[in-house]
Amino acid sequence: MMHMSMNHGTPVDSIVDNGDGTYTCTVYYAMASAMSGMSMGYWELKVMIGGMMGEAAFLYPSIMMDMSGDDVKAKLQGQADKIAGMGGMAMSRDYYIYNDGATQEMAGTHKVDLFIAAKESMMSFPAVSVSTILNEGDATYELTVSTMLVEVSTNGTDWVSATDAGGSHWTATGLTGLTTDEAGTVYVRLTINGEQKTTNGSAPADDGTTAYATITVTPGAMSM
Ligand SMILES: [Cu+2]
Repeated sequence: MMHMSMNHGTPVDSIVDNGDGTYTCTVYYAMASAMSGMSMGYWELKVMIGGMMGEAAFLYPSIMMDMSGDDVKAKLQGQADKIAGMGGMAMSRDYYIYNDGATQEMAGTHKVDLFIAAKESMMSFPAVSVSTILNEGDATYELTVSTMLVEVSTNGTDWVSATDAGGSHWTATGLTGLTTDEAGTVYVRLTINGEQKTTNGSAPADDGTTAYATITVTPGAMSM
């Protein structure tokens, strides 16, 4: 949870029990602790053992802004797909598409890795994949994800369907148009249950420009 003017949570990857008393979990931060030297608030990571009546440890990591020039994430919004907003008004559901890195492939093409989470409320941003139930039990806003299509492009015209790599991780392979060690633009479209998510929560614009998120990535060299 981030403590700030309005407290909020953030997406997390699935937690892996390493079997030796340690656990591994990636936190996909919604924001940095400080921006341009000004404190935005502070992050609290709570580790619990033995349930609610057990013990808890609190960590307060200071999260730096990403200075690489690449985008950490991009956002798309649902159209009819909504959640409860302020004062009970319906608002578009946000989907966060995190940049998990781009890498050169054997053939000289590139692959892009993404992690995708959805907003249920200010405190809940679960990872999303097929069979995820969002806002479970909420009579108005429950959404079962029965189909999910993630498409990636480097020119906004030619699209590659990303592969579900499990746990809300998606990989688009064979991308042309990116250069290793140079910043490039990747476009991402997201369609859930047949509804395309857009930059403004309205129906996609005729020219298609509101139908994709834009992420700046700098591909790394092929890993050996
Ligand atoms: Cu915050």
